[in-house]
Amino acid sequence: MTRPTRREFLRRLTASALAAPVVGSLGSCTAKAGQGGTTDDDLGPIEKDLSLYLWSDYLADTTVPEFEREFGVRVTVDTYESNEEMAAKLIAGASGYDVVLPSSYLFPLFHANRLALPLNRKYLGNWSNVAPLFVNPSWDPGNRISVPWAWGTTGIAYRRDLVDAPPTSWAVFHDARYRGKMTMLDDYRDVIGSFLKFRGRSLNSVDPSELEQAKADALAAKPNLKAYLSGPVKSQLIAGDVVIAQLWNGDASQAIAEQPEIGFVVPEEGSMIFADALVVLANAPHKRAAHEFLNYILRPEVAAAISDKTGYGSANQAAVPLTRAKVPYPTEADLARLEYQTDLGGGAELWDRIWTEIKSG
Ligand code: SPD
Repeated sequence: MTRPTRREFLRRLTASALAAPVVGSLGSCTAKAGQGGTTDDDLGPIEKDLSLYLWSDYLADTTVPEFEREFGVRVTVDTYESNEEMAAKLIAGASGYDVVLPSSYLFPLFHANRLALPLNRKYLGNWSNVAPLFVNPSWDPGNRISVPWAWGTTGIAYRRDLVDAPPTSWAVFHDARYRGKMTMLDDYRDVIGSFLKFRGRSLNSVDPSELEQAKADALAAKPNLKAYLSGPVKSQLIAGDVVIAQLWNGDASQAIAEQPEIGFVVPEEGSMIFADALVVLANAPHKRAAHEFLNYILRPEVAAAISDKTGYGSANQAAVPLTRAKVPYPTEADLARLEYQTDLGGGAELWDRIWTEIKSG
């Protein structure tokens, strides 16, 4: 299978998003989606295998082994470092995966490309544990195709013992004092989005002049960066080879668990909040096992173990009292400083061009 280039992927994405209608009405139990069946199909006996394709570092050590033992299912886990990496693989025709974990802004793409199977609630008896904040969200009205997993923010992780003062602004990436010891995420939504925020803009802007400014800010930061690096930056922060890193809060917490001198801050200009949710693919070979896995994740003790290990806020309300960290749900004041990433629509090509120019500049 030939993988499309990123540009080709985005071109196809835009074209298909324009051509394909969004998957049917939300209350319906019988709407067809892609190659999937109906939401009230009997899924038959549980299969012997399950294939998960998830963000890296997003599971507790016990999550998969205990599911395998209890349900007699062999689970394989493949991981990705960005939404775009996962989506490109699916759109290029990857088959064999049952469950993926996109962020909310990817849902229009999932709808337009009919990638998701409408969920059969008959198999999701633990559904009532979901926190109200994640019931009927705008990205998946009626929670028709997804089970919310976790939420988090993008901010700045730093080594308290190796910087002069805690960073407070995205401007820190322009500070030449830390040249060669800083990283930003290898994620175009987070990098360009943070420089839009730096200038007081929406992190979903598709305004060409605002994006030109964000590009200029990103290019000004680039000589100071060691790399664009996502989850794998944790080991470099722990070792002290990187002292300032744009990072997601949960991954920062994982690093803090190993190196208490690491701090994490959400910059004063504001930042992104994200929600990631489990989706069963329309062409999943193991639909019943996939539903059983989603229902297992909805158990409070399973969700609590994931939140404790990964440092992300759980979307499972019943899990929160069981967690050690008790990551509180965002308040109104928090939300005023945070913004959800949303689908860029026709602006995706411009963002992609700018990201290519930043990376090659
Ligand atoms: N290690 C898990 C990271 C999860 C990040 N998800 C969302 C990123 C949105 N930009």
